[in-house]
Amino acid sequence: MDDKNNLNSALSEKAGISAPEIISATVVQNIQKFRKVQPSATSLVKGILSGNISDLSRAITLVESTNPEHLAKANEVINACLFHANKSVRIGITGVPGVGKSTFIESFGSHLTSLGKKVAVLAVDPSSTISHGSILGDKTRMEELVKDPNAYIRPSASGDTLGGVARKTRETITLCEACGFDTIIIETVGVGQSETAVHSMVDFFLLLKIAGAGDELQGIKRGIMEMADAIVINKADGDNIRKAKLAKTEFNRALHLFPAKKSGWTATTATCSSVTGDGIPEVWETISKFLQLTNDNNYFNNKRVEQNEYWLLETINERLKLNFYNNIEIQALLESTKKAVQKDKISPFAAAQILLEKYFK
Ligand SMILES: Nc1nc2c(ncn2[C@@H]2O[C@H](COP(=O)(O)OP(=O)(O)OP(=O)(O)O)[C@@H](O)[C@H]2O)c(=O)[nH]1
Ligand SMILES: [Mg+2]
Repeated sequence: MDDKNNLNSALSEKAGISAPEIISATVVQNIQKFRKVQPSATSLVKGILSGNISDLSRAITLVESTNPEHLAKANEVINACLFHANKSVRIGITGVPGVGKSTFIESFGSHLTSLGKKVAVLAVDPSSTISHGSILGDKTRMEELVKDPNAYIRPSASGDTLGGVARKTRETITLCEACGFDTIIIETVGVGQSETAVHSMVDFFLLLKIAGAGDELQGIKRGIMEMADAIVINKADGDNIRKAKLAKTEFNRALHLFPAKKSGWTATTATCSSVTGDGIPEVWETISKFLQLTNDNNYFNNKRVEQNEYWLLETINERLKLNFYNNIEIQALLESTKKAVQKDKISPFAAAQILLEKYFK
């Protein structure tokens, strides 16, 4: 049709601009095709087992997805990787915000890669789901490690619940191990329940502390100290060295009050500086001694078996809970039931019973 005749029609279109000839149509098509192709589970497994980091990252993204199709594929990949995992040491690191966990991991991780180890750094940080804050911070704190070809850093997965975040990290460990990483470091913030979750997925648990103003033992959750295989006082540099040594003595005294560990290992105390590197090699020496002892007395393997059982039950609990609260019928009933309980019209136990019966019907 002639453009001039058509000018007044509401349906008229202005002539578009055609793509410059320099852009080849085949290239465009190829790029579009490439974007759409998702690697199969088999090709991901093959890539991971041959140490391909892009495939590792892709598989972790599947683990972190909420899409049921992705999860099914993730499970397939994890199952295939499982047999190749387990030949590693998993180290948990906790401590209050600002104690220097990320800086410590940068220094400690670099020491490990200098010993020829392949290090994966993961995080369990439920708060990052909201703030996404620590991700950027960590990448800048771990400047050296980020560039190190023998290190892989993956920020905390996001999720609605700690259980969900922890499960994803736990599965990520398997993938990293299958990809050839022999030392897995898991950082977590020393607040809330995340330490317990991390403790149940690692072999060695390290509590990072800093020297305070003489009140070292205040404000420390007893449970966390009891879980620790080592307490390391960080920032032992400059004027702080003397205070750090004093804190070490105090923690040592406090640790003696705890009952003996099932592992046969006595928790140790040490000082280090993540900035100068003083005391960092010694932390690895301590962990090596722990590994020697727990391999000899078989605690290492027994604990991993126990942890597998724990994660089986934990995952079932998590899924059941999610399923229950996502159930539309339950959601509709829950609000009115809450009100009834608030007004003492029904006891919480009887109300729970009714909801559960409804759900399981
Ligand atoms: N002097 C000194 N400063 C340190 C040392 N380790 C860490 N810092 C400093 O302490 C601050 C906090 O360090 P981070 O490594 O971010 O601490 P973090 O525990 O990872 O903190 P969150 O991720 O917020 O929980 C930074 O300014 C570091 O430079 C150390 O050994 N000596
Ligand atoms: Mg940090």
